[in-house]
Amino acid sequence: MNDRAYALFEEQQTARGINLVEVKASLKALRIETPSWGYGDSGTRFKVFQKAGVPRNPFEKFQDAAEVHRLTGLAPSVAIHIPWDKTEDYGKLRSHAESLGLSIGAVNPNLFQEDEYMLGSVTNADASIRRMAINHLLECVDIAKETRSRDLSLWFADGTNYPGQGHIRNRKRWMQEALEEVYKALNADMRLLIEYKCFEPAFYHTDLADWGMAYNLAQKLGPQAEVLVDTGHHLPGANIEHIVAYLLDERRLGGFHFNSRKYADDDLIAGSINPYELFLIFYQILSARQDGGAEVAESVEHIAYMIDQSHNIEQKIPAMLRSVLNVQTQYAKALLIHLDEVNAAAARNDVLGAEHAVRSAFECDVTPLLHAVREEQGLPLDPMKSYLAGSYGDSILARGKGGASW
Ligand code: AOS
Ligand code: ZN
Ligand code: ZN
Ligand code: ZN
Repeated sequence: MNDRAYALFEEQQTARGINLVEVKASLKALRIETPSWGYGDSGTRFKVFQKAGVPRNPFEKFQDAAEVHRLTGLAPSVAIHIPWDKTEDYGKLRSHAESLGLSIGAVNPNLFQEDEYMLGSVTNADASIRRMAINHLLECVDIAKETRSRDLSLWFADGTNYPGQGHIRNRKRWMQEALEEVYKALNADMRLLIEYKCFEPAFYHTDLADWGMAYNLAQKLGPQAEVLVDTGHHLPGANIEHIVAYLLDERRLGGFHFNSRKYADDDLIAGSINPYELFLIFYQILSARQDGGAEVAESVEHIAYMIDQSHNIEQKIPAMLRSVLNVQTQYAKALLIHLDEVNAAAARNDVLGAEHAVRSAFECDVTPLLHAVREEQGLPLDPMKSYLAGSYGDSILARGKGGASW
């Protein structure tokens, strides 16, 4: 490590009034869940490129995820997707994960791939299809119990393409009825995370189109239902950090799907397009942790930070490394915001002073800090470099092409 760079960094941050002992402790506690589907081939509506070395089954996905965690110390859990990660014995998958130092994270039901779901799953006008969808959700609750997963992560493709195609209010009620049944099946320590998305695959209306609908549903279901914010799921110009602050204050922010977007739900590497947005999201979280009261601070501890990306042209493992490292970098920068200074400036209506207090943290180079933290944790200082220099990437080529599809 470059000790001089860290000494200078420490001097600068101390002068800004930042307690680096606390900053380092927060950084070491950061956990980011990676998605099993991010290790496999995915694509666009135009093409799925088959990459060599892609995992052929959920067990191999966990091996790749373990490599990401080994190099970064950031990613100890992996979200699974049913049926993409369907296996005979989930206990076996769990022991496999544990033997690699991982745990199984959120269970993601899939209600968009069967032909029956073309016109909706839990909001389909056909009661037998709604039943089929609810049964799948209940199956996923059972799987979550077996995998010891805390969260069932729900995203519905349900919606319509044309006015009149569906009865919007009936569909709203069917959604609620379905989730009420699923909610009842949860253990007391489990959560339902409800994800919303403004459009796609449906292009006229989506049954859970925005955070307000997801929030309302969570409110009706009960305290174990919370909202999941996917950063790619908003209309252009939406202020995501405002949504985050609002949900936090209501103690209904369950977690995130991090990814970057330029246009729509692009699912690009987190932090690659608008890192400032990610930084501002963390600013709201840290602010709520500091002065939101004990209950809000407690709910901050339960936020699930998850990656949800589609790696179409990238090598999967480096893409995942880049993603978790980008999240870590923006979190580190947000930890350098002197919150008391921001709040004092806001209280005296010093607009530019407050904005400066936020932005000045973003402009700090956190490389010396991250190197120091990694050194203290016994991790490679530059995980990406270490991966590229290592042999894991070559060793998986023996798997060949055409691994597990998503
Ligand atoms: C879809 O747009 C949502 O982001 C889902 O969370 C997720 O991408 C999907 O469940 C993975 O298949
Ligand atoms: Zn998502
Ligand atoms: Zn999405
Ligand atoms: Zn997305």
